Amino acid sequence: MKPNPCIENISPGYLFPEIAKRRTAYQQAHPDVRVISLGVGNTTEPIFPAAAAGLASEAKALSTPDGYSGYQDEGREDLRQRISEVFYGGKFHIDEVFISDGAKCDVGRLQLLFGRGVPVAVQDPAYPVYVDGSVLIGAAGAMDGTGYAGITYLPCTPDNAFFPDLSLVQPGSLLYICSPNNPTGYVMTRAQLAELVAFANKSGSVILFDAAYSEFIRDADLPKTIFEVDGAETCAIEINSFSKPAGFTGVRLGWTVVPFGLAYEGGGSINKAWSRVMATIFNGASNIAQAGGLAALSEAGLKEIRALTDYYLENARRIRETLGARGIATVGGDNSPYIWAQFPGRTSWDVFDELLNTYHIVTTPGSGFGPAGESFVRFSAFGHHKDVEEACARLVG
Ligand code: PL4
Repeated sequence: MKPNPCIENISPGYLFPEIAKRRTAYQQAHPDVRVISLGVGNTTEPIFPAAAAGLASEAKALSTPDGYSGYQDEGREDLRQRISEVFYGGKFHIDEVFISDGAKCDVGRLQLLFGRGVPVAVQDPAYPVYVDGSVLIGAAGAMDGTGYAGITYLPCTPDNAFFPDLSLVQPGSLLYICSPNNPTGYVMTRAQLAELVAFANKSGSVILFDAAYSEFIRDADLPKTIFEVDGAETCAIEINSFSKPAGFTGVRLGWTVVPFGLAYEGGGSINKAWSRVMATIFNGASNIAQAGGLAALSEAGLKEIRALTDYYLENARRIRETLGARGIATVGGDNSPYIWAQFPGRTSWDVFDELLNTYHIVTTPGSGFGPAGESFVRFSAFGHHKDVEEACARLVG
């Protein structure tokens, strides 16, 4: 049996396990040191009561004849309806809202809609699955210099105020956009989203909009969804998740909006195609997770989402303030849980090693998110307050 050539094209090490490996090696060599992780964006705080009660009562109901349920392939209708109401002012029909086991899983599956022939453009730096998933489906080839062949990297750096140069994007592209951005923490303005939407509609491109951090936006002028912009329903798919706002990273629940108005060249419905893909290779999100998600979107649950995201935003503020006091330039951390710190003239891994060896703090090297991430390091605000306080004290001390 020969391997799928796409497997041979993908670089063998995935960023986050590589960081975990280095952390473990360091800890083994220095067993007396308490390492603090501001690396992977993994939630640390317990699930709040309303959402937890939703999970628990469904788990209990499953052991009763009346409460038992089996496959729920397409997702609960009440959950899809509630997502439409809470996040989109009710404008999407439940058949435009697809429940999933998380945003990352949907990003991987969505690429099946367009196959290997589609030109792919990504913000650089970017969450790795956009690029790695494109390699796995064959839309991109092997590493070629600092990036994968066939991917159009769109640098988003301080030089262009983190907004990509759309003239680099080929017509008919699949365009990955993430806002609030992982890793830079930058949030696009309404005018910038309008520019993206106008570009995509004109060039026959589709935007895959990852809004996994939308609940961290506090500035009322910043858009929480691409569907706040007119025209997005004919050029955008939006992915979102309960992972970060509700602490569901381990519970696993997300959703994707594929509007009825989105069509392939020639008019075929992308919504229908997605429905077919999901029915074929996905068997539905856990019914326990869905009950928890519904509870998280109750009035009490929404207050909990606010409190939980506030908690991590306070960490972000402390990290930003501490780095600023040390004269390190940063962006993000005000409407997002990530702080993107620049270390001119140094490599990201060099800074990562210094932070680990000197301050015993794990971060994420910016170069792991793409070539334009070189010389940056990402600090994640997902952590207990006391750990973040200690990390900040070490950094100033
Ligand atoms: C570590 C922009 C984190 N093992 O939990 P999901 O699948 O609903 O959402 C994942 C996700 C989707 N979209 C964006 C994200 O940043 C994430 C999570 N990213 C990070 O530190 O960058 C967790 C990464 C995890 C992984 O590989 O995804």
